Amino acid sequence: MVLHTATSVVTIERYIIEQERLYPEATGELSGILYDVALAAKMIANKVRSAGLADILGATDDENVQGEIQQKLDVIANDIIIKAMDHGGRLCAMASEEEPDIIPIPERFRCGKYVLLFDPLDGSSNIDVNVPVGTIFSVMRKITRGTRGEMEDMLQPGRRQVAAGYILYGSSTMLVYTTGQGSHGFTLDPSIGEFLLSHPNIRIKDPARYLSVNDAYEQVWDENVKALMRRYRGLDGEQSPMNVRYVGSLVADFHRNLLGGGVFAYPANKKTPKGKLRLLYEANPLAFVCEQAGGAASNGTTRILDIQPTELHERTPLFIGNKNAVAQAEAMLRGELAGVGA
Ligand code: AFP
Repeated sequence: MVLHTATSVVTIERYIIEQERLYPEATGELSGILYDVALAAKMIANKVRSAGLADILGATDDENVQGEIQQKLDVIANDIIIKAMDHGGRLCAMASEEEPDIIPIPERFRCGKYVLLFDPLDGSSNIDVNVPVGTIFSVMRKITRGTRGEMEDMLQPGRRQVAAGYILYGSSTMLVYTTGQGSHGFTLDPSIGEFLLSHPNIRIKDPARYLSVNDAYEQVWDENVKALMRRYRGLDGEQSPMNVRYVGSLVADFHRNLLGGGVFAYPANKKTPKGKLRLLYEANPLAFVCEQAGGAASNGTTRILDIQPTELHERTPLFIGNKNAVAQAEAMLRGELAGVGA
């Protein structure tokens, strides 16, 4: 672990280099990927900031692979990431929440030993109303033998991630990432265009203060989920209530809970039995960051990072945040809380 005092000014580049030195066998390729992600983040932040001024607000006419209307900024962010990452010689393929299939590295560029999976602009239905949105990314090592990346390289359990993180385009732009040596946060200083270390070695605060969940689904939750929510809210008299905060932008909700202590829950329900969130682009990277900050993430029965994905756009229920709160969710799904105070 690299330690810094609160007064040292540390750019993300310097920090990445220092972290790389912790791995004598590192070739610098992973560091290069992280720089490129930070560069793409600055470009997206710039677009998000000027979204109200330029003619880029609102939906396009296309639907993406999830059957959702694509927002223009989604498309722009997707494009920015691909163009920032495809020619560095470090990746052998990419996958995006916005693209149906694997994104190959163009023939004219060299292929590297990593794959990048990303959600270019999460929470995009919030864009038109100026609510924070985010980018989420995950890096895995290639496991197949050929030069080009294949589906098998993408469908690895999240515990094999070598780096993951997110960028929150909020009142300031923040990038939080982990390479398995803690989770670290950087704030973009727009005057110099640099991400500066602002939150070294983030630890999720205990106890969980915030509960982020969309209550509109209560009628389609099963009884165990309802019992869990009553527990979280202190309605069964077993614990003090958590405050409810739900932005509807996963990165924003997750980030608040990471810094302030809390749990984000998107359980399965009768209408969406597999949940809504995507395992590879959302749950896995945030689970890696969360665990590295002392938290936990589960689909209700299994640790998120242990799930073996079977398809690129697989969805998963998600409980992520403080260890205790996530353990309660697992107990609920085992039926141990059923009927409590219901
Ligand atoms: P959009 O990208 O369509 O806005 O979806 C955002 C999201 O994937 C995630 O960021 C939110 O936490 C979650 O969906 C909100 O879903 P509900 O609207 O069903 O609560």
